[in-house]
Amino acid sequence: MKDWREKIQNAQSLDEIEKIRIELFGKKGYFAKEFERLKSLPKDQKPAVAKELNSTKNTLFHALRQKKEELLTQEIQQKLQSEKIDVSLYSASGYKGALHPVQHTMDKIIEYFTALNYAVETGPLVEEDFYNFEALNLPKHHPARDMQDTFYFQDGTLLRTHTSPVQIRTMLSRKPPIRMISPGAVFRRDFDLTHTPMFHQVEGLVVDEAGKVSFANLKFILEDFLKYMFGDVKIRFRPSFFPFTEPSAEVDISCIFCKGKGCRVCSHTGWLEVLGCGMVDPNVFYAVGYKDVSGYAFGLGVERFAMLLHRIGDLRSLFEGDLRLLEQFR
Ligand code: 2NM
Repeated sequence: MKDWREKIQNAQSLDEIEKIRIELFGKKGYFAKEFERLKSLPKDQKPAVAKELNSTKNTLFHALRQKKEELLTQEIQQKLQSEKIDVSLYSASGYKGALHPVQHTMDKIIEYFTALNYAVETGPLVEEDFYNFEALNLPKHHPARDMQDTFYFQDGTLLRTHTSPVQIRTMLSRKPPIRMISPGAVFRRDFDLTHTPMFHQVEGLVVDEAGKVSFANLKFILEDFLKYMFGDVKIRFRPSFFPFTEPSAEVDISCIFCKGKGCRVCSHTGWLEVLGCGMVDPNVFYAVGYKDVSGYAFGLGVERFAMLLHRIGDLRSLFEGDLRLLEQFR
């Protein structure tokens, strides 16, 4: 018994413990033999020897279990020590990711407007006719609603063709003053050199009491924004038309490639079109139940901004997922 205890105490490994366990408690082990021997003892000696044997068995069983736990803890501690990872260690082989230029551009646009307290709003990609068209002064037979331009589902819902439905939803759920942008993906049935069926927009909307928001305010903000995005460029507003704004304008910057001298990118005009904007049409306010307000709105395509900012010549390279593009933006 004392020998066994020492043997258990001196065990150095879990393997050794397992060996001892078999030696003691195995089918042909020490206790199996001792209990076998018990059978041949005289009847009157049996109870005392059996009692002694059971008590020893118990003691050794617990000693073994305790030692096993001890060694197990020791082993885990050793493992933790030897496998310790220095997370601050420099790795020469580590692969570094990069933001996609479209995401990077979107972030920069959002950064400008959130600094001016514009809220960032989002909405569903699958929209209803009312939010995507009707409320935006795009009546039933307007060409923009054509099957040619819009992805329709069988139940009459559609993939939003712009983020303007987010403005409608925001106006329906809140009272003026409103100052917001809506960044996100939009969808149009268009696929050629300069169009993809999915692209990204950021649109903006500011609404306050009638007379408090002017075209001059809109012009100031967009000029400031475009200088923030493109640096020292000239900016011009051209009259245009959108169903949801009146008056409407398109905004050009002087060509960042030729500094306005005329080149292939700007079709030798010296100007690049980058934005659409205008004063929100009264019909839009009527559709959302706003009275005695005025507001401006604007919209831009993020891919176009990304291409200009990063000098990317081919729109498709933004959608191919070729890592050689991203590697240039690490
Ligand atoms: C543009 C150009 C002009 C626009 C209008 C609205 C709304 F919902 F407030 F009426 N949201 N966005 C807007 C106006 C968008 O994108 C070229």
